[in-house]
Amino acid sequence: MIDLRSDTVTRPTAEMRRAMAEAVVGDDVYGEDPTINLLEERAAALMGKEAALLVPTGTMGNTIGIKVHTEHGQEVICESRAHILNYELSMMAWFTGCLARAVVAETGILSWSSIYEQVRPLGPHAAPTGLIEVENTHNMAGGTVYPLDTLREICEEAHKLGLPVHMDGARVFNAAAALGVPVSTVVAPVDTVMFCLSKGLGAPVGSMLAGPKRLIDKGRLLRKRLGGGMRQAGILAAAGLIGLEKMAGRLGEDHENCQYLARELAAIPGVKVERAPETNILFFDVNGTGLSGPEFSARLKERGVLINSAYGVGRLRLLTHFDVDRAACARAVEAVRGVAASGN
Ligand code: TLP
Repeated sequence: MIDLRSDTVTRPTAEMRRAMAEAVVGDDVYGEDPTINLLEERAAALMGKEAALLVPTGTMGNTIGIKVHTEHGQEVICESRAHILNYELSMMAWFTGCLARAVVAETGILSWSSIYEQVRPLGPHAAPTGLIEVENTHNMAGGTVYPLDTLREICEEAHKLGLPVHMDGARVFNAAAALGVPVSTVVAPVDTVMFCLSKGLGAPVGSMLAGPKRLIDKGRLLRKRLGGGMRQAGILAAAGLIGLEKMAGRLGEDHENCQYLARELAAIPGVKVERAPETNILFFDVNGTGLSGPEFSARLKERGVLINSAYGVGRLRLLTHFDVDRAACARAVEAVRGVAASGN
């Protein structure tokens, strides 16, 4: 099977499995797991932040990231297709007691002017804004990347109003690769950033929340409260360390494969590519083939290719990653061509 459903499907490399088997571990709730401590130090250094915290998932990292900045009854400004709003089972509302104030941006990339219109001061009717959230890369807009200037302006203006900024940087290393800058440059203006080890970086489990020490210390208690105190999880951190050292540097290859797929799919009758990919995510529309999205997806599966379809009528999403090389991408193109022809 050629699995293009997500970069979450990546399996740990042989090197990761070896490192996991050999990892030195301890009880992390006592702060005694040397491999986790090392991962947290490395992650903080890479992000250029004071401290970092290993959490089991991106969802938990975002939840804690939002909670450390906010109080119940505040609003969090985010883009309308943000993961925190649409794909985290209302975790933000449930745990942090905050309401999402969604701003529509076609490319998923917010501007300060669009955010500013939605900032609310405390008053007799409105809930005050507590936080701005940005998603970089933006998943549901097709892996789009915040230009550095746009992000800097958002953060500078938000800070002038006393508002913090949290980045859902599940794929922030993809953003850095696309911009050709160190990841610390991308995240420099935001207060906290969550990034995933378990997507393009290939680790089996884990995400990191990085930011000021005072907030990360608070986050450590919230992680325990959420049931995320993981004991000898150094075996997971060992894979994460290799993800940071070895995998972040190769993401450009995934981006090139995604551009290749976009070019090839765009030439198939009935298939419409939504936008040229900046990173490793591509949305395409199959309405012109006479097949529904789920039908298209099911027929692809019969041909050995997995691509998800649950993102709007006739809309499919694929992600490239290190388990799918160029030859496999070429086979996926042939499968899409075959299915598209079977519909007309
Ligand atoms: N994204 C998954 C699905 O949940 C949609 C995927 O296949 O893309 N932020 C962003 C931007 C994400 O894309 C994801 C996962 C998360 C947060 C949550 O990470 P996990 O799954 O580790 O909780």
